[in-house]
Amino acid sequence: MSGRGAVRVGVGGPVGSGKTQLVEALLPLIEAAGLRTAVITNDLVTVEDAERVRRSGLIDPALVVGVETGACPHTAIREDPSMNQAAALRLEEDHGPLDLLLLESGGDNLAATFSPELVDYWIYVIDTAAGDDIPRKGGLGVLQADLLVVNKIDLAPHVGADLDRMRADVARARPARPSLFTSLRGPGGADHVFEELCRSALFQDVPQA
Ligand SMILES: Nc1nc2c(ncn2[C@@H]2O[C@H](COP(=O)(O)OP(=O)(O)O)[C@@H](O)[C@H]2O)c(=O)[nH]1
Ligand SMILES: [Mg+2]
Repeated sequence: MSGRGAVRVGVGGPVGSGKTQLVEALLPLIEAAGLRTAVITNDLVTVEDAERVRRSGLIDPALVVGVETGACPHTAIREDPSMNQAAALRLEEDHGPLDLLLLESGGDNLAATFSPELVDYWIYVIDTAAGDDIPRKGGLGVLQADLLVVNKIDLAPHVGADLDRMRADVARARPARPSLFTSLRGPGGADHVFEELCRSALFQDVPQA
């Protein structure tokens, strides 16, 4: 997929797992690294996530686009990604050159995947509060994403999630693929995700701040 500009990174996962939080936590790291990025969000019938990111002050609001996907956000990122592709092209034409494009999927079930036509790399975000049996149950995101993020580890003790068991289940489900356990609301919560992104998707060393 080289030669078409920005590296496209998909961020998928169930509603509430921390996808927008991850995008917001990555933006300052991307900027500090001197990289230019834009954000596309996929909501059902609103552009709420896009508005949230625009208002965050973390990125030029013109570089954030919300795609209204109707009832099926996973269709828009998997079977018919044309709306997202058009949004990506428009962003690159109007604001390019960009190094990176972050595409957040809307509320998805555990089987949602990104089309390889749409993204170069995809991150799947789950969280401890949604149940510590999710990694064991598998699902395409858990099994196939380029990077699995298990978020909200700060909540694990409060919701009775067994992190050791989750780590063991993740290792079993993804023997050859990376995974990271995060607390994205805390300081530095996305540092390791950014490092992995640089290594795997951007093919460059992590710039030292
Ligand atoms: N305690 C805790 N809350 C988090 C964490 N990450 C996200 N949240 C909260 O979880 C909620 C859902 O996050 P959001 O990013 O909107 O989820 P999305 O639907 O996947 O985009 C928000 O209230 C976040 O502040 C975390 O690591 N720890
Ligand atoms: Mg969101």
